Amino acid sequence: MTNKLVTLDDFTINQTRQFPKATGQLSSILRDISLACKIINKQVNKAGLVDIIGQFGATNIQGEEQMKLDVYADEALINVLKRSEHCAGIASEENDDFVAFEDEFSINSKYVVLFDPLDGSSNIDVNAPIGTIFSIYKRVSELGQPVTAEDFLQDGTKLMAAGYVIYGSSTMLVYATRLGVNGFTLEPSIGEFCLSHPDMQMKEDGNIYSLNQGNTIKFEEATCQFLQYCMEEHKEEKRPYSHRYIGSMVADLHRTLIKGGIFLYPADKKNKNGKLRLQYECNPMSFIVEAAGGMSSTGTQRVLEVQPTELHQRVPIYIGSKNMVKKAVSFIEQTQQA
Ligand code: FBP
Repeated sequence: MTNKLVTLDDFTINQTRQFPKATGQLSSILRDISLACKIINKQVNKAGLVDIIGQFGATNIQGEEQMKLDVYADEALINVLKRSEHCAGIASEENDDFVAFEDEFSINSKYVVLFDPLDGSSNIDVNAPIGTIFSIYKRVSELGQPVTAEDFLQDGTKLMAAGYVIYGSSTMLVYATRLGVNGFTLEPSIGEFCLSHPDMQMKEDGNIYSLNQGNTIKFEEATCQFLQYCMEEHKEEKRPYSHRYIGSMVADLHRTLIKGGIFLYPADKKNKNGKLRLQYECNPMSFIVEAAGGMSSTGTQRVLEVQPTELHQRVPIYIGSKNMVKKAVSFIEQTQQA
């Protein structure tokens, strides 16, 4: 009895049928993003053999050294989405400003796409899991006109869909809409993402905490207290928790989504807004985790309700199993009341 493979196309076409008014534009953008990620995956898999490892020799608007794979992934996504006819424009973590597509088809399409083309850049050269993060908004500017900054500065509650691709031991695409979160594994022999993790749900509790503990000296009091809480003995509550940190947000969140736990990149004495980008990393990941029943906070508010003011702004993030995030936030509330 062959177990029928459900491809990403089958799945999205099926979902579209649940909405009589749906035009299929959203599914086709997802199809295009998955194509671009297959192109990126091909280079990632043979990174040691082709000239794709190391620095590109330029810095991005965040002041970070761009890696060759950052630039390759960025161009792959832009080229595929430019040809997609259903995408009116993009904003990328690697580009200073958004890009409006002004050909006759794109200028009339309803959606814009934001992406972190290659997340976990510090792990590229050491063969550790890296990823691509994407999110899709319905534009607010007028169809038939070039997109504007407003289309890319919408808060996360307006997201239509978000997802990531992890280039790890296998290559997976995890995709969320308001209907839920589903995971697809790339079947290399047919070159298709196939449904492998249907209807992903997050545990309310976990026993893994994940942050760069090397920053402890810079942490605020509340973070230090939560860290102490995670590391102290408490049999009933299965503490101390285990510490896991891969250093690629996609990989650390993928583990958190599947096993439960909490990932945090808090504000600290040096970086008042933490490190991770609201529009390219925190909003898409928060949309996915919330759709799977988890929680995501800046420490003082729901990440998805933060009103973006700049394309590349950063926010602190506490994300994962609901009860663990609530616990971390409670330490912040206590220190603020003290
Ligand atoms: P980019 O690689 O896209 O710049 O992402 C930032 C990131 O690499 C995240 O993936 C990861 O969670 C974090 O930075 C690691 O930061 P640090 O090295 O300070 O722990």
